[in-house]
Amino acid sequence: MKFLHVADIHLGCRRYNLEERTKDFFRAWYDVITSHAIPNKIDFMLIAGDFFDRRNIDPQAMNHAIAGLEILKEAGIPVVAIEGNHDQRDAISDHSWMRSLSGWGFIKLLEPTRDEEGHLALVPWDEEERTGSYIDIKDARIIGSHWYGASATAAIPILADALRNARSEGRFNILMLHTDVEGQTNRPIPAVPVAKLKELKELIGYVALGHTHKRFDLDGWAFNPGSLEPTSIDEYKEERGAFLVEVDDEHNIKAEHISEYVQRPFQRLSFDVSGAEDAETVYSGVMEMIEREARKHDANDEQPAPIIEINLRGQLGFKNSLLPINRMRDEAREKTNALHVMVRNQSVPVEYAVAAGMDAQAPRHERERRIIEDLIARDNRYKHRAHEIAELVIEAKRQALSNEQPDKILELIAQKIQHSDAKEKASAAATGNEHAPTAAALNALERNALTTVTSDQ
Ligand SMILES: [Mn+2]
Repeated sequence: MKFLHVADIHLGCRRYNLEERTKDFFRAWYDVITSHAIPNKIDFMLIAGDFFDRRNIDPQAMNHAIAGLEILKEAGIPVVAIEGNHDQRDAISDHSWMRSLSGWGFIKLLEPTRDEEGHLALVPWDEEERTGSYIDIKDARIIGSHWYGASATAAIPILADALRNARSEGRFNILMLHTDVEGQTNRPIPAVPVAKLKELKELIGYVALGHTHKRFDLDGWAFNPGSLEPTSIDEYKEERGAFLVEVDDEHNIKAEHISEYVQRPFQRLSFDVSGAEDAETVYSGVMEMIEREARKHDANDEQPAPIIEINLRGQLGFKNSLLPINRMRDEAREKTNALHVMVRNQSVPVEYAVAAGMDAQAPRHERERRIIEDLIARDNRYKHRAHEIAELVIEAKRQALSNEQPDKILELIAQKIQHSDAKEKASAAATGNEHAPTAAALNALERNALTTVTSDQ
């Protein structure tokens, strides 16, 4: 007996506002069917939850589902599924797309039910009604369960009781379960402890898990194949795919993990902005990194074009609005032919203490000068002449307060800046620094400083 176990196909998943990305989920699903399910002549296929990315799918997602299911149907391969947390039926409705697919004969959706006293009950599949909780195919009895969320741990003993009646002594019992398992999740959520899950070991021969988007197995008994595609870039490094499982007459399991199908390549690059003088330095640094490390896509390549994420990390010594995020993204895309490039600024502004260590008894004018100077020094572009510019700001403020003509104040600022600029240029030429700030940029800085000082009067 041979079957293919998949989970978390997430058809209809939308990311980055990219049509191509939504199609990736379809391509993976379709390729797993045509490259593995059909050639391996499997007896049935298991989908352990999250076939769809959401309960209310769009028509395209349904087309994607049917395109694959039709091939399986024509090949006479039954598809057995359970709901996951993403495509779970609405509590107030009896209808769901998963139930419709089951009703139309494309899948067999296994659902536990309740007896007259309200207890969990597992009932056999009714081919006429196209409902039921377990089904026999070949040598297997396949039993479905619900998504129990945070109450999964409490649900296990109840499920175990129901399984005692529903399981078949002579058959190979398979339980389909969509759940988090302790030790396999990075999120701080309640998950089923491994020991708790193992209480089912005497009852079940193979647990077909779903939910966690990475491959793992417990003792060669409970298997989680991982999502076919990552639904978030945080999952891109995880191993994922499908399990091709063979069970012999003695009920020995041989599970082979399959990941050879079309998958979108991802790459995550990181650039440290700490110590960068200005936006241009960051820009050229990022571009050098792209040249050196980024995965470049060739149009003749059989592999799909990658999605690249560039993370800016470290401490930023200037305003983050100066970072040319869009320019870096567009250039990186051009250089690599990536499907998509994301630039995320995760750097933090450098924290300079203002007037740190200043004597609290210092006179007001001294404290004022120190504060202005420290604020100016936060900006890498001006920190070498913070003292000089602070003087200018204070003088401009003094003139403003004594009702000097605005033109005169501007004249003073222009004069001082020209003087200061000329000095800066001369020293830049001497040191080879080509990124001397412009008079216009300085002007803007002074205007800001002036507002800061005068507004709290
Ligand atoms: Mn999922």
